[in-house]
Amino acid sequence: MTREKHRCKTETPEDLLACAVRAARAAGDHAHREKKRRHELVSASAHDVKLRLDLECQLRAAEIIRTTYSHHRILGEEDTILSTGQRDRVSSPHQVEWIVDPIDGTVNFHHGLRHWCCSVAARQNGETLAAVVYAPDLEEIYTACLNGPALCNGKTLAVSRTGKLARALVLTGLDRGCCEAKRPFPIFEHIATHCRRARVLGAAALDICQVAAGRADGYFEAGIFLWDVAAAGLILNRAGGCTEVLLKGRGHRLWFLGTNGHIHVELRTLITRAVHTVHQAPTT
Ligand code: LIP
Repeated sequence: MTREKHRCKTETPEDLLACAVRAARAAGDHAHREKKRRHELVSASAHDVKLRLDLECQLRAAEIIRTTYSHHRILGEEDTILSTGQRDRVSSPHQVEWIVDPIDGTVNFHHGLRHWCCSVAARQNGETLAAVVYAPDLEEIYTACLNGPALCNGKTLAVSRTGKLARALVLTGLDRGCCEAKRPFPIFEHIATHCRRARVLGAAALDICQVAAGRADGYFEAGIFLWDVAAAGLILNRAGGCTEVLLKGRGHRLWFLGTNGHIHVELRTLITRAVHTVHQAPTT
């Protein structure tokens, strides 16, 4: 069957979303069922862990995707460990590609915190067409597809109306892997000083969905990865928010800003000023 026939039969955003939901649920439900095994390590570093369940969940998501779309490429957080065979797949620029983070918030999951999720996105020509963020421990599944609503458990999402950074709750990260930080939290410090509250919750995809749900007003993280934000970025956009990649690094690493739209320029300006200040700061 030619790709065009594939396209007209099975690759509408709605069809891709249905597959993404099955894939996210397969991965997330496996992690949830097996969480008694959350201490089984593949590797550990000073600030991160890689779990056997990370690998198992990515394989489950990939199996669902491959069964439905055998010719699509898959980019997953665990590709470097899993021999996903991506290199043998012919990548055409217009081909749909799947972006999978099997367990986002792995350290949270490893310690038994409920703030973790599985993220699955389908993209074509760099545009996300369908997105799912599934948080089994919270019993929440966030979904969106191109030109459709952002939903949580089937209910429509809308961003907050907070108009000033000084009144905003901003979710962020630890600034690791950014601007050769000379001391911890160089950007966090600026954000925390200028907004009502800054929080580090540790699962980017779920954090961005909180902005989409109007429970937070902005999210920024430096040194995050494409698989952390690909799905949640579409969900936030479809909820009326604004998303922006401020910087692209090597190996799918990037700096991501997502807001309710009302505080976007103010928060972006603050971050830009913070990075400039950090670069000017004397080496301690
Ligand atoms: C995590 C992100 C989180 C970030 C962590 C880590 P993982 O992704 O969701 O926002 O602060 O450093 O990158 O590794 O759990 O999929």
